[in-house]
Amino acid sequence: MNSKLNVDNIFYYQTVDSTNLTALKHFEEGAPSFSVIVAEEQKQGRGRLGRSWFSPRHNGLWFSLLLRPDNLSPENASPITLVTAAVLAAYFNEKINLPVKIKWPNDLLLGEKKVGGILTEMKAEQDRIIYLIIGIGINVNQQNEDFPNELRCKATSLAGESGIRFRCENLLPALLDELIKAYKLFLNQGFAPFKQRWEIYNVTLGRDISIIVTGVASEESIKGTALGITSGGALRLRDHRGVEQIIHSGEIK
Ligand code: BT5
Repeated sequence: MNSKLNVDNIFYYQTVDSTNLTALKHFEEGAPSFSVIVAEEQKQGRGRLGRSWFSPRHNGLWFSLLLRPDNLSPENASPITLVTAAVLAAYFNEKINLPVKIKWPNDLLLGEKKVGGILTEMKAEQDRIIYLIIGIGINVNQQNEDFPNELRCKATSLAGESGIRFRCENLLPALLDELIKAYKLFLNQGFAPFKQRWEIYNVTLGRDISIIVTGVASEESIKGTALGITSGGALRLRDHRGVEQIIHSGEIK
C-alpha cells in the first residue's frame, strides 16, 4: 500500500476507539509528521464538542493525519480544517463528479445532508503548534437504512446520493495524496492558495444564517449574513445591526 500511497507511515487498524485518539498515541510514541491512521471501524468516533461520529465497519473512510509542523503559530493553524474541506470537495467534484459542498467550518454535504466531517485537534505552546491531528470521516457506501434513526434525515453517503458503490481502498490513496500535497503547501504558504477553491464549493457565503457560538460558560446564537472568509479561515458575518463580526468557530443551524 505504501508505494501506491506515497505515505511513509500508515497505521492500519480493524477497530479503534477513535483514529484521532490513536493518532495521539502515535504522536506520544514519536511517530513522524504525515503519519496516517486508518481504521475500518471506530467504536467511539468523535465529532466536535464531545459529539459522536457514527463509524461502522465497511461502509466509510475513517482516518486521521498527524502533522508536526516545524514552525506554525497557533493563530495560523486553524484554517487547516478549511484547507481539508476545500481539497476533499474539489476532489469529489472534479475527479468523480459528485457535487460535494462545504458548510463552514467542517461539514461536507451532498444535497442537504452531511456526507463527511472533519475534526481538527491540536496541541500548542504559546508560539508554536506541537501537533495537529486532522480526523476525517466520509460516509462511502451506506444506504439510508444503515444509519441510526436520528441520523437518517441528516446523513448520507457517496453511494446513497450517486447510486455508485465506491471502493474505499481506491478512494483512500487518492484522497491522502491530495491532502498531503495540500498540507505541505499550507505549511509553506498558509490558507491563501486554498481560499478560492473553498469559496467555489461552499454553501455558506451569501446566506442569512444563525450560528451558535460556544463560549467558556455559555452559548450564544448570532444571526446575520455570511459575507466571506478571512485569510485565517474565520467567518465574516454582518449581524442584524449591520455590524461585521468575525466568528472563529461555531455551528450553523
Ligand atoms: C464532525 O463533528 O463532523 C467531525 C467528524 C469527524 C469524524 C472523524 S472520523 C476519523 C476521525 N476520528 C474521530 O474520532 N473523528 C474523526 P460535528 O460537526 O460535531 O458533527 C457531529 C454530528 O454529526 C453528530 O452530532 C451527528 O448529528 C452527526 N453525525 C454523526 N455521525 C455521522 C455520520 N456518520 N454521518 C453524518 N452525520 C453524522
